[in-house]
Amino acid sequence: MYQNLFEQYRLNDSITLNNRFMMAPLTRCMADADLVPTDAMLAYYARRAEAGLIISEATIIRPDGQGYPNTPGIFTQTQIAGWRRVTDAVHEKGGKIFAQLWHTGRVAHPHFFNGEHVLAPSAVGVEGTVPRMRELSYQTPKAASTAEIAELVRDYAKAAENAIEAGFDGVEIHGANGYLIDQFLHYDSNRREDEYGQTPENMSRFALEVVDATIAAIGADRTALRLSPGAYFNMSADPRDRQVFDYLLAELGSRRLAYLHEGMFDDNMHFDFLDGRVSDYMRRHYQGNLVGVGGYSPETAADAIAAGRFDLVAIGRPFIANPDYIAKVRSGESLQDYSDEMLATLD
Ligand code: FNR
Ligand code: 8K6
Repeated sequence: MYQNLFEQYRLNDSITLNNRFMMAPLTRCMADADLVPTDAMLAYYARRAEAGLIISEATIIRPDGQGYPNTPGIFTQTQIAGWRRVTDAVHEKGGKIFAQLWHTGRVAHPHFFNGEHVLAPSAVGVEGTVPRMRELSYQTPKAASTAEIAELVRDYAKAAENAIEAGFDGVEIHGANGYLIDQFLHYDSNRREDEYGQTPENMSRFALEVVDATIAAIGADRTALRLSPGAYFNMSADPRDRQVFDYLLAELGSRRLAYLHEGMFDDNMHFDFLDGRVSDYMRRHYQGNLVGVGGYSPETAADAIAAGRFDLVAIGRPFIANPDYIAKVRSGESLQDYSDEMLATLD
Protein backbone atom coordinates (compact mmCIF):
# COMPACT_ATOMS: atom_id res chain seq x y z
CA MET A 1 0.00 0.00 0.00
CA TYR A 2 1.07 3.59 -0.67
CA GLN A 3 4.31 2.40 -2.25
CA ASN A 4 5.70 5.87 -2.93
CA LEU A 5 5.56 6.73 0.79
CA PHE A 6 7.79 3.79 1.66
CA GLU A 7 10.52 4.58 -0.86
CA GLN A 8 13.84 5.79 0.48
CA TYR A 9 14.29 9.52 -0.03
CA ARG A 10 17.65 11.18 -0.56
CA LEU A 11 17.51 14.64 1.01
CA ASN A 12 21.06 15.49 -0.05
CA ASP A 13 24.59 14.02 -0.21
CA SER A 14 24.68 13.48 3.57
CA ILE A 15 21.17 12.34 4.51
CA THR A 16 18.94 9.59 3.08
CA LEU A 17 15.65 8.81 4.81
CA ASN A 18 14.15 5.31 5.12
CA ASN A 19 10.75 6.54 3.93
CA ARG A 20 8.92 9.78 3.07
CA PHE A 21 7.11 10.12 6.40
CA MET A 22 8.23 12.70 8.90
CA MET A 23 6.91 12.98 12.41
CA ALA A 24 5.77 16.63 12.68
CA PRO A 25 7.13 18.76 15.53
CA LEU A 26 4.68 18.44 18.45
CA THR A 27 4.96 20.50 21.63
CA ARG A 28 4.06 18.27 24.59
CA CYS A 29 5.12 20.39 27.62
CA MET A 30 6.61 17.38 29.41
CA ALA A 31 10.29 18.34 29.95
CA ASP A 32 11.49 18.54 33.57
CA ALA A 33 11.81 21.72 35.63
CA ASP A 34 15.24 22.44 34.09
CA LEU A 35 13.73 21.95 30.60
CA VAL A 36 15.68 18.69 30.17
CA PRO A 37 14.16 15.78 28.21
CA THR A 38 12.98 12.98 30.51
CA ASP A 39 13.05 9.17 30.26
CA ALA A 40 9.40 9.25 29.20
CA MET A 41 10.30 11.57 26.32
CA LEU A 42 13.14 9.24 25.30
CA ALA A 43 10.73 6.30 25.16
CA TYR A 44 8.11 8.40 23.29
CA TYR A 45 10.53 9.35 20.51
CA ALA A 46 12.14 5.87 20.33
CA ARG A 47 8.67 4.34 19.79
CA ARG A 48 8.29 6.51 16.68
CA ALA A 49 11.78 5.88 15.20
CA GLU A 50 10.34 4.15 12.11
CA ALA A 51 9.47 7.57 10.68
CA GLY A 52 11.90 8.55 7.91
CA LEU A 53 12.68 11.63 10.01
CA ILE A 54 11.45 12.74 13.43
CA ILE A 55 11.33 16.47 13.99
CA SER A 56 11.56 17.13 17.72
CA GLU A 57 9.01 19.20 19.57
CA ALA A 58 9.91 22.89 19.42
CA THR A 59 12.97 23.41 21.65
CA ILE A 60 13.94 26.82 22.98
CA ILE A 61 17.31 28.32 22.09
CA ARG A 62 17.54 30.51 25.22
CA PRO A 63 15.49 31.29 28.32
CA ASP A 64 13.58 34.31 26.98
CA GLY A 65 12.25 32.20 24.10
CA GLN A 66 9.87 30.29 26.39
CA GLY A 67 6.12 30.75 26.05
CA TYR A 68 4.66 27.53 27.48
CA PRO A 69 5.39 25.40 30.55
CA ASN A 70 7.99 22.61 30.44
CA THR A 71 9.06 23.02 26.83
CA PRO A 72 12.58 21.58 26.44
CA GLY A 73 15.67 23.73 25.87
CA ILE A 74 19.01 23.25 24.15
CA PHE A 75 21.16 25.91 25.81
CA THR A 76 22.60 24.14 28.91
CA GLN A 77 24.97 21.18 29.11
CA THR A 78 22.34 19.20 31.04
CA GLN A 79 19.79 19.78 28.28
CA ILE A 80 22.34 18.74 25.64
CA ALA A 81 23.13 15.57 27.62
CA GLY A 82 19.40 14.83 27.99
CA TRP A 83 18.82 15.17 24.26
CA ARG A 84 21.89 12.97 23.59
CA ARG A 85 20.08 10.10 25.30
CA VAL A 86 17.02 10.70 23.09
CA THR A 87 18.99 10.86 19.83
CA ASP A 88 20.99 7.74 20.78
CA ALA A 89 17.76 5.83 21.38
CA VAL A 90 16.30 6.92 18.02
CA HIS A 91 19.53 6.05 16.19
CA GLU A 92 19.72 2.64 17.85
CA LYS A 93 16.38 1.87 16.26
CA GLY A 94 17.59 3.00 12.83
CA GLY A 95 15.80 6.35 12.84
CA LYS A 96 16.86 9.94 12.26
CA ILE A 97 15.93 13.05 14.21
CA PHE A 98 16.22 16.84 13.68
CA ALA A 99 15.80 19.39 16.50
CA GLN A 100 13.26 22.14 15.96
CA LEU A 101 14.85 25.40 17.17
CA TRP A 102 12.41 27.82 18.74
CA HIS A 103 12.13 31.34 20.10
CA THR A 104 8.54 32.43 20.69
CA GLY A 105 9.25 36.20 20.49
CA ARG A 106 6.12 38.12 21.54
CA VAL A 107 4.38 34.87 22.50
CA ALA A 108 6.97 34.38 25.31
CA HIS A 109 6.04 35.15 28.91
CA PRO A 110 8.41 36.59 31.57
CA HIS A 111 6.85 34.20 34.10
CA PHE A 112 9.07 31.49 32.63
CA PHE A 113 12.40 33.34 32.71
CA ASN A 114 12.14 35.95 35.49
CA GLY A 115 12.51 38.54 32.76
CA GLU A 116 11.33 42.11 32.62
CA HIS A 117 10.30 42.06 29.01
CA VAL A 118 9.73 39.90 25.97
CA LEU A 119 11.56 40.65 22.74
CA ALA A 120 9.90 40.96 19.33
CA PRO A 121 10.43 42.93 16.11
CA SER A 122 8.05 45.67 17.27
CA ALA A 123 6.11 46.63 20.38
CA VAL A 124 2.91 44.97 19.10
CA GLY A 125 1.50 42.29 21.39
CA VAL A 126 -0.79 39.32 20.94
CA GLU A 127 -4.17 39.27 22.67
CA GLY A 128 -5.08 36.65 25.23
CA THR A 129 -3.45 34.39 27.77
CA VAL A 130 -0.91 31.55 27.83
CA PRO A 131 -2.49 28.14 27.04
CA ARG A 132 -2.57 25.87 30.12
CA MET A 133 -1.76 28.91 32.31
CA ARG A 134 -4.72 31.16 31.65
CA GLU A 135 -3.84 33.45 34.55
CA LEU A 136 -0.87 34.75 32.51
CA SER A 137 -1.81 37.49 30.05
CA TYR A 138 0.45 38.21 27.10
CA GLN A 139 2.59 41.36 27.46
CA THR A 140 3.38 44.15 25.07
CA PRO A 141 6.85 43.21 23.83
CA LYS A 142 9.94 45.39 23.59
CA ALA A 143 11.17 46.05 20.04
CA ALA A 144 14.57 44.35 19.76
CA SER A 145 17.54 46.66 19.12
CA THR A 146 19.89 45.79 16.26
CA ALA A 147 22.44 44.62 18.86
CA GLU A 148 19.79 42.32 20.37
CA ILE A 149 18.92 41.02 16.90
CA ALA A 150 22.59 40.20 16.24
CA GLU A 151 22.70 38.36 19.56
CA LEU A 152 19.58 36.37 18.66
CA VAL A 153 21.17 35.31 15.36
CA ARG A 154 24.27 34.11 17.23
CA ASP A 155 22.09 32.22 19.71
CA TYR A 156 20.27 30.33 16.94
CA ALA A 157 23.66 29.29 15.49
CA LYS A 158 24.90 28.26 18.93
CA ALA A 159 21.74 26.22 19.50
CA ALA A 160 22.35 24.49 16.15
CA GLU A 161 25.87 23.59 17.26
CA ASN A 162 24.47 22.33 20.55
CA ALA A 163 21.98 20.19 18.62
CA ILE A 164 24.79 18.53 16.67
CA GLU A 165 26.69 17.99 19.94
CA ALA A 166 23.50 16.36 21.27
CA GLY A 167 23.55 13.90 18.35
CA PHE A 168 20.76 15.35 16.20
CA ASP A 169 21.06 14.70 12.46
CA GLY A 170 20.23 18.34 11.75
CA VAL A 171 17.96 21.20 12.78
CA GLU A 172 14.68 22.63 11.59
CA ILE A 173 14.58 26.37 12.29
CA HIS A 174 11.08 27.23 13.50
CA GLY A 175 10.15 30.15 11.29
CA ALA A 176 6.40 29.40 11.41
CA ASN A 177 3.20 29.69 13.46
CA GLY A 178 3.57 33.29 14.58
CA TYR A 179 6.75 32.89 16.65
CA LEU A 180 9.84 35.14 16.56
CA ILE A 181 11.12 34.60 13.02
CA ASP A 182 7.58 34.64 11.60
CA GLN A 183 6.94 37.91 13.48
CA PHE A 184 9.56 39.61 11.29
CA LEU A 185 7.89 38.25 8.12
CA HIS A 186 4.40 39.73 8.55
CA TYR A 187 3.18 43.32 8.52
CA ASP A 188 0.89 42.55 11.48
CA SER A 189 3.85 42.15 13.84
CA ASN A 190 6.71 43.95 12.05
CA ARG A 191 6.36 47.75 12.12
CA ARG A 192 10.08 48.48 12.12
CA GLU A 193 11.47 51.43 10.23
CA ASP A 194 15.09 50.25 10.07
CA GLU A 195 16.83 47.65 7.88
CA TYR A 196 14.58 44.90 9.35
CA GLY A 197 11.24 46.42 8.33
CA GLN A 198 8.99 47.93 5.67
CA THR A 199 10.20 46.12 2.53
CA PRO A 200 10.23 42.42 1.58
CA GLU A 201 14.03 42.44 1.58
CA ASN A 202 14.26 44.06 5.01
CA MET A 203 11.51 41.93 6.55
CA SER A 204 13.25 38.76 5.29
CA ARG A 205 16.63 39.86 6.65
CA PHE A 206 16.35 38.29 10.12
CA ALA A 207 15.14 34.92 8.77
CA LEU A 208 17.98 34.83 6.23
CA GLU A 209 20.55 35.89 8.82
CA VAL A 210 19.45 33.03 11.08
CA VAL A 211 19.50 30.57 8.16
CA ASP A 212 22.95 31.73 6.99
CA ALA A 213 24.44 31.67 10.49
CA THR A 214 23.07 28.17 11.01
CA ILE A 215 24.45 26.99 7.66
CA ALA A 216 27.84 28.49 8.59
CA ALA A 217 27.73 26.63 11.92
CA ILE A 218 26.54 23.15 10.85
CA GLY A 219 26.22 23.10 7.03
CA ALA A 220 23.27 23.47 4.64
CA ASP A 221 22.76 19.68 4.44
CA ARG A 222 21.74 19.70 8.10
CA THR A 223 19.71 22.92 8.07
CA ALA A 224 15.96 23.06 7.37
CA LEU A 225 13.30 25.75 7.82
CA ARG A 226 9.57 25.85 8.59
CA LEU A 227 7.48 28.80 7.33
CA SER A 228 3.85 29.95 7.56
CA PRO A 229 3.11 32.35 4.70
CA GLY A 230 -0.59 31.99 5.52
CA ALA A 231 -0.45 33.60 9.00
CA TYR A 232 -3.14 31.40 10.49
CA PHE A 233 -1.93 31.17 14.13
CA ASN A 234 -0.81 33.92 16.59
CA MET A 235 -0.88 36.31 13.64
CA SER A 236 -3.19 38.27 11.31
CA ALA A 237 -2.65 38.06 7.58
CA ASP A 238 -2.00 41.13 5.44
CA PRO A 239 -2.12 40.72 1.64
CA ARG A 240 1.25 42.54 1.43
CA ASP A 241 2.84 39.55 3.24
CA ARG A 242 2.78 37.76 -0.12
CA GLN A 243 5.60 39.93 -1.48
CA VAL A 244 7.73 39.16 1.57
CA PHE A 245 7.39 35.42 1.03
CA ASP A 246 7.89 35.70 -2.75
CA TYR A 247 11.22 37.37 -2.00
CA LEU A 248 12.20 35.04 0.84
CA LEU A 249 11.44 31.83 -1.08
CA ALA A 250 13.48 33.04 -4.06
CA GLU A 251 16.41 33.77 -1.74
CA LEU A 252 16.10 30.38 -0.04
CA GLY A 253 16.25 28.65 -3.41
CA SER A 254 19.99 29.29 -3.62
CA ARG A 255 20.74 28.03 -0.09
CA ARG A 256 20.41 24.25 -0.69
CA LEU A 257 18.63 23.58 2.60
CA ALA A 258 17.89 19.99 3.66
CA TYR A 259 14.20 20.84 3.19
CA LEU A 260 11.56 23.51 3.51
CA HIS A 261 8.46 22.70 5.61
CA GLU A 262 5.12 24.48 5.58
CA GLY A 263 3.72 25.33 9.01
CA MET A 264 0.00 24.45 8.80
CA PHE A 265 -2.71 22.68 10.78
CA ASP A 266 -4.94 22.13 7.76
CA ASP A 267 -3.43 22.27 4.28
CA ASN A 268 -6.88 22.41 2.72
CA MET A 269 -7.21 26.02 3.89
CA HIS A 270 -7.40 28.42 0.95
CA PHE A 271 -5.63 31.79 1.16
CA ASP A 272 -6.77 34.31 -1.46
CA PHE A 273 -3.55 36.30 -1.30
CA LEU A 274 -1.52 33.12 -1.93
CA ASP A 275 -3.85 31.92 -4.73
CA GLY A 276 -4.83 28.78 -2.82
CA ARG A 277 -3.13 26.29 -0.54
CA VAL A 278 0.11 27.17 1.26
CA SER A 279 1.85 24.01 -0.04
CA ASP A 280 0.94 24.83 -3.67
CA TYR A 281 2.13 28.41 -3.24
CA MET A 282 5.45 27.21 -1.80
CA ARG A 283 5.93 24.65 -4.57
CA ARG A 284 5.48 27.34 -7.20
CA HIS A 285 8.20 29.46 -5.58
CA TYR A 286 10.65 26.84 -4.29
CA GLN A 287 12.27 23.99 -6.22
CA GLY A 288 14.09 22.17 -3.36
CA ASN A 289 12.79 19.42 -1.04
CA LEU A 290 9.35 20.45 0.20
CA VAL A 291 7.41 18.95 3.14
CA GLY A 292 3.62 19.06 3.16
CA VAL A 293 1.61 18.85 6.39
CA GLY A 294 -1.80 19.52 7.85
CA GLY A 295 -4.61 16.98 7.87
CA TYR A 296 -2.99 14.38 5.59
CA SER A 297 -3.87 10.70 5.68
CA PRO A 298 -1.58 8.12 4.03
CA GLU A 299 -3.94 8.13 1.08
CA THR A 300 -4.09 11.89 0.53
CA ALA A 301 -0.33 12.17 1.15
CA ALA A 302 0.47 9.43 -1.39
CA ASP A 303 -1.72 11.18 -3.97
CA ALA A 304 -0.15 14.60 -3.28
CA ILE A 305 3.37 13.17 -3.62
CA ALA A 306 2.45 11.27 -6.80
CA ALA A 307 1.08 14.52 -8.23
CA GLY A 308 4.35 16.31 -7.39
CA ARG A 309 2.68 18.73 -4.96
CA PHE A 310 5.43 18.06 -2.38
CA ASP A 311 8.17 15.48 -1.72
CA LEU A 312 7.66 14.36 1.88
CA VAL A 313 4.76 14.44 4.30
CA ALA A 314 4.81 15.31 8.00
CA ILE A 315 2.26 13.63 10.24
CA GLY A 316 1.30 15.23 13.56
CA ARG A 317 -1.81 14.27 15.51
CA PRO A 318 -2.09 10.75 14.04
CA PHE A 319 1.46 10.12 15.31
CA ILE A 320 0.34 11.09 18.84
CA ALA A 321 -2.58 8.66 18.60
CA ASN A 322 -0.53 5.87 16.99
CA PRO A 323 3.08 5.44 18.21
CA ASP A 324 3.34 2.58 15.68
CA TYR A 325 1.84 4.72 12.88
CA ILE A 326 4.36 3.59 10.23
CA ALA A 327 3.94 -0.13 10.96
CA LYS A 328 0.16 0.21 10.92
CA VAL A 329 0.13 2.03 7.59
CA ARG A 330 2.53 -0.50 6.08
CA SER A 331 0.37 -3.45 7.14
CA GLY A 332 -2.95 -1.76 6.39
CA GLU A 333 -4.08 -1.94 10.02
CA SER A 334 -6.65 0.69 11.00
CA LEU A 335 -5.44 3.81 12.79
CA GLN A 336 -6.72 5.06 16.11
CA ASP A 337 -8.34 8.52 15.89
CA TYR A 338 -6.60 11.42 17.65
CA SER A 339 -8.34 13.25 20.48
CA ASP A 340 -7.13 16.23 22.55
CA GLU A 341 -7.30 14.17 25.77
CA MET A 342 -4.29 12.22 24.47
CA LEU A 343 -2.14 15.30 25.16
CA ALA A 344 -2.39 14.61 28.91
CA THR A 345 -0.02 11.64 28.73
CA LEU A 346 3.12 10.81 26.77
CA ASP A 347 2.51 7.35 25.34
C1 FNR B 1 1.61 21.21 16.96
N1 FNR B 1 2.29 21.81 15.90
C2 FNR B 1 3.56 22.31 16.09
N2 FNR B 1 4.24 22.90 15.08
C3 FNR B 1 5.53 23.31 15.23
O1 FNR B 1 6.13 23.81 14.29
N3 FNR B 1 6.16 23.11 16.43
C4 FNR B 1 5.54 22.56 17.51
O2 FNR B 1 6.17 22.37 18.55
C5 FNR B 1 4.18 22.19 17.36
N4 FNR B 1 3.48 21.67 18.39
C6 FNR B 1 2.22 21.14 18.21
C7 FNR B 1 1.58 20.52 19.28
C8 FNR B 1 0.34 19.94 19.09
C9 FNR B 1 -0.32 19.25 20.23
C10 FNR B 1 -0.27 19.98 17.81
C11 FNR B 1 -1.58 19.32 17.56
C12 FNR B 1 0.36 20.62 16.77
C13 FNR B 1 1.76 21.72 14.52
C14 FNR B 1 2.10 20.35 13.89
O3 FNR B 1 3.49 20.26 13.64
C15 FNR B 1 1.35 20.10 12.57
O4 FNR B 1 1.64 21.13 11.66
C16 FNR B 1 -0.15 19.99 12.77
O5 FNR B 1 -0.46 19.14 13.84
C17 FNR B 1 -0.86 19.50 11.49
O6 FNR B 1 -0.53 18.20 11.18
P1 FNR B 1 -1.56 16.97 11.47
O7 FNR B 1 -1.70 16.89 12.95
O8 FNR B 1 -2.86 17.34 10.81
O9 FNR B 1 -0.91 15.77 10.85
C1 8K6 C 1 0.48 23.60 24.90
C2 8K6 C 1 1.33 24.44 24.07
C3 8K6 C 1 1.26 24.10 22.62
C4 8K6 C 1 1.97 25.10 21.72
C5 8K6 C 1 2.02 24.74 20.29
C6 8K6 C 1 0.75 24.89 19.58
C7 8K6 C 1 -0.12 23.69 19.77
C8 8K6 C 1 -1.55 23.90 19.49
C9 8K6 C 1 -2.31 22.61 19.49
C10 8K6 C 1 -3.79 22.73 19.40
C11 8K6 C 1 -4.31 22.79 18.03
C12 8K6 C 1 -5.08 24.02 17.79
C13 8K6 C 1 -5.20 24.36 16.35
C14 8K6 C 1 -5.41 25.80 16.12
C15 8K6 C 1 -4.97 26.22 14.75
C16 8K6 C 1 -5.86 27.17 14.07
C17 8K6 C 1 -6.16 26.73 12.68
C18 8K6 C 1 -7.04 27.65 11.94
